[in-house]
Amino acid sequence: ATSNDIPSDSRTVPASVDVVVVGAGFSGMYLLHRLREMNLSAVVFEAGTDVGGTWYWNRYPGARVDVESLAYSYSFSEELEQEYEWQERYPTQPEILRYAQHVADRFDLRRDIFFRTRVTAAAYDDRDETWLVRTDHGDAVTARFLVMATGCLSHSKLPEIPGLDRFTGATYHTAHWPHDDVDFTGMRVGIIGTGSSGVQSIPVIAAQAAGVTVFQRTPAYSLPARNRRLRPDEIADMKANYRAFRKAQRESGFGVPTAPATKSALEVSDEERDAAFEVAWESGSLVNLLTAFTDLAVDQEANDTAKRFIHRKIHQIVEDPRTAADLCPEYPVGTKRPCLDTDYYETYNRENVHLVNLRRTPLVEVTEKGVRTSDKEYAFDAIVYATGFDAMTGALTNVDICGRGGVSLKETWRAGPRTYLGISSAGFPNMFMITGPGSPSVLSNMVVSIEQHVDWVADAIEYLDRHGITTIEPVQQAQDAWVDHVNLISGFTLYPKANSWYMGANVPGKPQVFMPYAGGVGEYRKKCDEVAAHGYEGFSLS
Ligand code: N01
Repeated sequence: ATSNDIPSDSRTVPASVDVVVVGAGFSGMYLLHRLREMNLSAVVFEAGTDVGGTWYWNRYPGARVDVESLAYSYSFSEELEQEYEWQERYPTQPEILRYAQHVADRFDLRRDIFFRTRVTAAAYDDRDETWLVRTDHGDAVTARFLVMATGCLSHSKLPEIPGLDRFTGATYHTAHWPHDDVDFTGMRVGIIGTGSSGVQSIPVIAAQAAGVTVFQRTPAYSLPARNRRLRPDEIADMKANYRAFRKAQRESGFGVPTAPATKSALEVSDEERDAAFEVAWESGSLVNLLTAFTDLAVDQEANDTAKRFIHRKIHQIVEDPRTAADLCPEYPVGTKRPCLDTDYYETYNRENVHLVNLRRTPLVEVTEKGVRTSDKEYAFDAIVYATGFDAMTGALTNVDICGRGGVSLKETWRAGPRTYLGISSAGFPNMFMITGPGSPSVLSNMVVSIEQHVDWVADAIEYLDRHGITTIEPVQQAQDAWVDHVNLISGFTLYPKANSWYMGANVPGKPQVFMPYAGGVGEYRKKCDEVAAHGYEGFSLS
């Protein structure tokens, strides 16, 4: 039985625990497992009806991961690694959700997870040195530690235009897709947004619907995923070599082992450069493209060579030259999250698919019938919003979190998030974030970064308990220095040149700062380990 079967009024939430964990995605699940191993009491609150986080919510057609399954999986249990059978190179959302459910069953996680429960507020009591956590069920739990395992891409956003509730047809957001299959057969569908969710869902919806109109504000760079079923021999190889592979993942830049580039894109001939990009394009791996040369992330001229290569590919695939031109992005490759697709550009050759370039004719409003741009009204039976998230901070600042002296996290971060190591924030003692802003998080294979943070946080709690220490909180100067360091590193890159969700630029009014740490997961892990080895340097312990 899962907790879903238990009526919500019969549940017994403990009044007090060692740790409250918010979210039962990959982070919250593994953290609960670690805390239990340490004999600590913990509860997890989860808004969904089951585990899985991102893979629970994002059920849109075509949803897949863009990191290979054998790498996008937990490493904490060798038995789990050996027994689990992945089917595809880039598994579908249902396959990844099944994996999360398998982990929940195997480690008996559900008995400490309260589903259908959203944490609304958390307040730190200076005197008792505890957090009081409140939920939308009226629960009030005190805890020594609060861990926000709320995910980087979990607070979704809609387009900021009037009339959203006026439309009389069906509406969907990719991040809140219904649990039952949606059948678009015979329908005219409008899809707003061309990030990873749009790029993955557009070809699948277009194959079913009578007509699809795609509303694009910014085009995406997308590579063909070259997805396929995994071969038994490659699975066996990985299982035989998992320990070495996991070590290489942890020491890598993106949480995915790659041979480091040795040459600048500008020092080779056009033929050699194109051949290298072609290998990356054929490989179906984003990391292979981004690491094909040493300077793609830092040098505009070098990056332009990758841009021209992808533009050429788009023009080769898409038959209508004007549509092809509209699909070509201008910002540097990699500075917004690139996509992995199956037949994305090819889909624009279908007769039932039409691209609207919102740069020419911006969205004005949603009407009863459909969508109006500055140019005309489009009538639809269904609208799909693939409009993304208030990324990295949205899930944190939308909980009413008050730290020392009743100071609110939202207020404290008004000019942008400030953290020490992306793990905790000054003024919020005994509160940790898993893959928070200021850590590599979204620039990496999330599972690698999640495990690293969960282990670091669990080890920190163990250290405090062993030494009779009751509070841990970043020292202001250490946090300021870390924020400066994160900014310094992103300043060396081209990242700040794009209006991306990494920068907060997709949410009107959100302060624009590059939020993740761009120095790579290997370097970052070393820094975190050093901090711990030096008695949690930069934290005040009391
Ligand atoms: O969201 P997005 P997503 N009017 O923000 C447009 C991960 N992910 O859900 O770019 C008109 O990328 C917006 O336009 P613009 C991955 O990290 C991974 O697609 O802001 N348009 C953009 O085109 C990814 O990056 C996988 O100008 C508006 C789109 O909507 C992240 O999640 C799959 C608008 C939103 O794109 C988010 O992806 C899915 C407006 N008012 C997601 N507001 C894989 O693993 C927004 N848009 C493969």
